[in-house]
Amino acid sequence: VQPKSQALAEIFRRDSLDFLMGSHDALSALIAQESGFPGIWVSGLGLSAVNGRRDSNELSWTQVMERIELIADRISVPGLVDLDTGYGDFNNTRLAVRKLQRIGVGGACVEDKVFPKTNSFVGSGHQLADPAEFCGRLKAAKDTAGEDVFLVARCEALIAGRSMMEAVDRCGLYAECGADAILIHSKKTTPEEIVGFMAAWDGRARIAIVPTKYPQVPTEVFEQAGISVVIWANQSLRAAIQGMQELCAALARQQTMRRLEDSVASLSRVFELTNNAELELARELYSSYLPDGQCVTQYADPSPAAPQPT
Ligand code: SPV
Ligand code: MG
Repeated sequence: VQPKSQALAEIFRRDSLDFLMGSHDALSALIAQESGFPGIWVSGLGLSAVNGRRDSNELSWTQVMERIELIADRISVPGLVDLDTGYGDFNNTRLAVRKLQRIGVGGACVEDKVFPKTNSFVGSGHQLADPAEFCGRLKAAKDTAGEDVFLVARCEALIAGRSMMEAVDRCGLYAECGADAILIHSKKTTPEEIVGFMAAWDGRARIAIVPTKYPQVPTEVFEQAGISVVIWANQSLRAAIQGMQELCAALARQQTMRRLEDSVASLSRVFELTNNAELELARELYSSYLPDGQCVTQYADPSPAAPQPT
C-alpha cells in the first residue's frame, strides 16, 4: 500500500484542483471518504468543538492525538492534520510530528502563530510568530519525519492584517525550509486577497486555501488562480450541528418520533458505517477455531464447587 503521506503529496501535485473534506471524528471522516473525497482535513476547530471546547488549545496534546489515531485507524485515504502552531516551539512541533509519523495519518499543517492559538476568525490583532522561529519549527518537523509526513506551512499574515508582500515573503521562506505545500488563509468575504496572493506567488510550492469566509466564490476562480487544494474545513461540523439542533427542537416539541423517524439516519446505517458486517465474518472465522485435524480432549473439571452464599 502507498504511504498516506505520498497519497497526500500526489493530491497536491496533480494539475487539477482537489478537495479535502473536513472531519472532526472518525464518523465524519468515514462519511467524507465514502463521498469520494481523496483525503480529509482533521480540523482543530472541529476536534475542539465536538468536545465542547474552544479552538484555543484547550484539548491536551494526548487528547488530540488519541482522536487523530481513532480517525486514522478507520480511513484509507490520507488525512492532513491541523496541528495548530505545533503546540509550542520547535521541540513541541517535532514531537507532535513524530507522533503523526507513527500514527501514519499522512500530513501535518503547522501555522505561523504562537501557542496557545486563536481561531483565525475570532477577534483581531493575532500575534504572528517570528519568521525565523517558525522556520525552526518547520525545519525540526521536516528533519524528524522526512517524507513520512507531508508538511504544510500555514501562513496567517493576511489574517493578522499584514501586507501581501509580507505574506508572499513568509511563504517563500517556509517553502525554502522544507514545507511541502503552503496554506494561505484569508478571512475576506471576496476572493481578491487570495487571487492577489496567487498573482504574486512564484509557484515555489503548491497552495491550499480554506474558503470558509468566501463560500460564494465559484470554484473556477480558484482553479484559474492556480490553487491546488481547497479545504472544506468545517462544513461537516456545521451540518452536524444544524441536523442535531433541528431534530432536538422538533422532538422536544413533538414528544414522538412518528413524523421524525424518516428525517434521521437508520440504525442500520450506523452499523454500516461502523462496519458491523466485518465483525460477523470475523466471528465465524475466529470465535471458535482449531487447526485441521486437531481436536480438543475433554477433561473433567477439577475446580471445587463454588461456595454458596449463606
Ligand atoms: C480548522 O478547521 O481548525 C482550521 C480552519 O484551522 S479555520 O477554522 O477555517 O481556520
Ligand atoms: Mg484550526
